[in-house]
Amino acid sequence: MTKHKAYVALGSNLGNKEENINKALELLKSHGLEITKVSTLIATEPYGVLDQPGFCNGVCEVETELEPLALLRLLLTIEQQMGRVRLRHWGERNIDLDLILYEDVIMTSKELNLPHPDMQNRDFVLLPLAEIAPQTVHPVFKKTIAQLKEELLKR
Ligand code: PH2
Ligand code: MG
Ligand code: MG
Repeated sequence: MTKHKAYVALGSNLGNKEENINKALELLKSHGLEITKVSTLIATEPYGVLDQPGFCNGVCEVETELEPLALLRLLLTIEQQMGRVRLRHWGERNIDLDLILYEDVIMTSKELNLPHPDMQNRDFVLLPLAEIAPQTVHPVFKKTIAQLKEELLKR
């Protein structure tokens, strides 16, 4: 079976944020995902819903035989395994695992949109992603992650 490369955004803003992200990485490995790169974990200001604690964010690269929906479901399983608490939409949570890129796949469905439809507007995704995958090309915008990051920082 061929392995596919994908990128997962990691976020937490409740409890011990870094520990939560590291725990999620361990659980991903224990479910058989190969984690090939992990960015620096950074402290970020809340985006979208502003009246909530700051986040710890990062991005990891994974290699897997799982197809996109199966990978998404594994991410949700791990969120549940960690007793994910989510108080409101875009609000505080102990762990958030978002599938942001999967090879060059472009898909729109109720369950999963690829690439993540808001990634180009999120510094907490583009900064860590540019660290581990600067030359990866966004399949819709046909621009590298490094370019998208520069454009966002100039806005
Ligand atoms: N996630 C959100 C909403 N806002 N802000 C930051 N800084 N980091 C996040 O991961 C984040 C957010 C919804 O998932
Ligand atoms: Mg999210
Ligand atoms: Mg999410």
